Amino acid sequence: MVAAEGKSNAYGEVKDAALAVRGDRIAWMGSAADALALARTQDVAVTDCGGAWLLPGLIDCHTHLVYGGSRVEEFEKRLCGVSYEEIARAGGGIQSTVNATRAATPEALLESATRRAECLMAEGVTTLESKSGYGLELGAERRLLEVARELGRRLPLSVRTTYLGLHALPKEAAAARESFVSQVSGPWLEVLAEAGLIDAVDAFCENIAFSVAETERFLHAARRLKLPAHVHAGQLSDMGAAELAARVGALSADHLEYLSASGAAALAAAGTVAVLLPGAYYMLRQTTPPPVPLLRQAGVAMALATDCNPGTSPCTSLLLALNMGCTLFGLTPHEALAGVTRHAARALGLQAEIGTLEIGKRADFALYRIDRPAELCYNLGANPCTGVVYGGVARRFKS
Ligand code: DI6
Ligand code: FE
Repeated sequence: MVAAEGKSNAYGEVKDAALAVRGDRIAWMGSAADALALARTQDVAVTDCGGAWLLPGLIDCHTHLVYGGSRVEEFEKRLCGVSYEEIARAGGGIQSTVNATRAATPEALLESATRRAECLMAEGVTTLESKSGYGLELGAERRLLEVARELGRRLPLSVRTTYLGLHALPKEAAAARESFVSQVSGPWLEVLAEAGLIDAVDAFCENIAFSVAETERFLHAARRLKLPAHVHAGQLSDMGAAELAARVGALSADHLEYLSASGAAALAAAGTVAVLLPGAYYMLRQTTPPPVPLLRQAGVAMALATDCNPGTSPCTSLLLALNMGCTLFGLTPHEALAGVTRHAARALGLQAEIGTLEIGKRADFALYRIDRPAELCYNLGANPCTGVVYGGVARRFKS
């Protein structure tokens, strides 16, 4: 069975279907019987998927995959009642990962990021986005982006890099905020873009991080270089970051626990995707979920991602994010699955290339031994993925 989006039934499934691949592209889709008849007259290799569900390769459109160290001690503190904001204001939090990341070798960063990527890939992820943001100085940010690029070269995985220039104010810049934002938005951005290391930019627009004005300055600088933007918006408070994301035409606004009706309307009008990150919500034990009914009503496309990062979402399972999107945020399984396929592709600006099964798109598939798609959202901890095809090449296959 092939689950192709866009057909009349809820999940767009096509029973007893077949797909043909030429090079790294989907070349043909039709019935299994027609495919077998064709195969008898032409020299093509045939693979029997054994009745598995075939979905577009999953897309994790928001991760901070490359970093050094661990934040398990902070986790223990938080369980004893210290808040995320208190830890951040006391110089822990992101800053502690920055220290560990700056001290790590590129080899160590690549090794730990590879382990995390492999967990995601084992579940059927074929594309992920990887943000910098734990270097916060030019050399260390460059290293994170280079490691992310290297990950994409070494693994059967498409990696999109994002320069998260404004993540936190590093301790050495505590008294020089303005000049830090100037450097990030000026020479650092230009050097990293010139080196071909950046597919998009991002900023943490939040009361413990950067203001709307600072974020806007950075995003405008990126726009002059024709780089698309993501914005960490409304995770802990509503500062109008969603409106800003819409104003600058960002690809996505991410988190959105705190979002007004006018923010949702602005996202819808701009076509900006809302990326929901239930792993962070869960780990921070937040109690205000993103206003999914509002987003739905406004017609905002919703994506779902792991937000894999050491502080707020040490999550390397996109299937778990699917479950949390449903149980914690009230998404339907259908919405959740669209959130890790077609809407995640849009959040990365890759909707012409991946995210659905259509002729001409890249042949990235994941196969699952399940009876119906909602099982991918229902199971906690099981991994029913039996195969992954990336760019037309079967990477792992159990028939
Ligand atoms: N929001 C998050 O949840 C992560 N970054 C961000 O901007 C957390 C980063 C961390 O705590 O290390
Ligand atoms: Fe994040």
